[in-house]
Amino acid sequence: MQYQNIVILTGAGISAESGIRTFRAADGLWENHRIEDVATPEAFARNPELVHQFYNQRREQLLLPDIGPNPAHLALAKLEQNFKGALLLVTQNIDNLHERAGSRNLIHMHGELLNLRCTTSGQVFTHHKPVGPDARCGCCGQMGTLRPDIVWFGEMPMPMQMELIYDALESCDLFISIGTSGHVYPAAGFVEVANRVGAETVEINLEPSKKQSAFDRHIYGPASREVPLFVE
Ligand code: BJW
Repeated sequence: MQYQNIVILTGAGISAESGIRTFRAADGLWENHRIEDVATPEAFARNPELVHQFYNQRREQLLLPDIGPNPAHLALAKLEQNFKGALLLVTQNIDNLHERAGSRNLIHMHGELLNLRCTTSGQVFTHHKPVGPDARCGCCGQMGTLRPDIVWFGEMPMPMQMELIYDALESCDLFISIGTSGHVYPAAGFVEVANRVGAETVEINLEPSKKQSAFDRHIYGPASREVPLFVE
């Protein structure tokens, strides 16, 4: 590869062929749930049981033995291992399929499904079991302080992570966006930062995203086929 600094952004589409549902497809997660009921801090304040249930189900699904990384996740991990320059992988996904494929320089900008956070202390715990509003927190011993460690609508992604992401974007010469519809900010704005610094920008998706016109190159097809072809 002729590039020195690569930033890759992934979204739900990269995990679709691993059996994890995307959000905005006809059979997607937002089809059965209203965003306002499950993915906002207000929803959690109003009905923590429902929000916990939503994430419990997804946690349980992620831990099923037949769910695992697909050839797209594996190809990105292999690229990171073989690439001589700097490569940052930024995922909007809360699953752990990139790390299970072997990716290491990875930022989960919307949080992680297998983490809970204490709303009193801010401490983060890895947690695999179902949890409810009556769960007792391991750090403060209180009931009802644990929440999924997820960035919901109206919440700020971690400032330290955002700093790392923008630093990498500002010095990248290749930006690749994979399997994201481009509806959700700030991730949807990354391509503009990459364009501003003169990087080549490539979209790999099943169909044109909302940000299609901002990219130099477009590759449309399933990620498990197109990503290995592009990076190998
Ligand atoms: C395939 C495929 C295959 C299928 N192969 N491809 C600027 C302008 C306007 C609004 C805003 C703005 N800045 C902020 C906002 C508000 C808001 C926002 O963006 N709203 C929009 C809807 C307009 N953003 C926020 O609130 C963010 N916070 C923020 O900006 O903080 C700053 C701030 C806060 C407060 C005060 C002041 C400043 C936070 C956003 C958090 C998003 N969280 C979610 C849910 C939590 C995670 C979870 O439960 O899993 O994250 S929303 C949901 O959307 C999830 C995803 O990560 C995210 C993106 O979805 P993604 O990945 O793109 O999935 P899909 O389903 O949309 O698309 C999949 C694509 O794959 C499709 O295109 C398919 O075609 C394709 N595909 N199969 C290849 N096999």
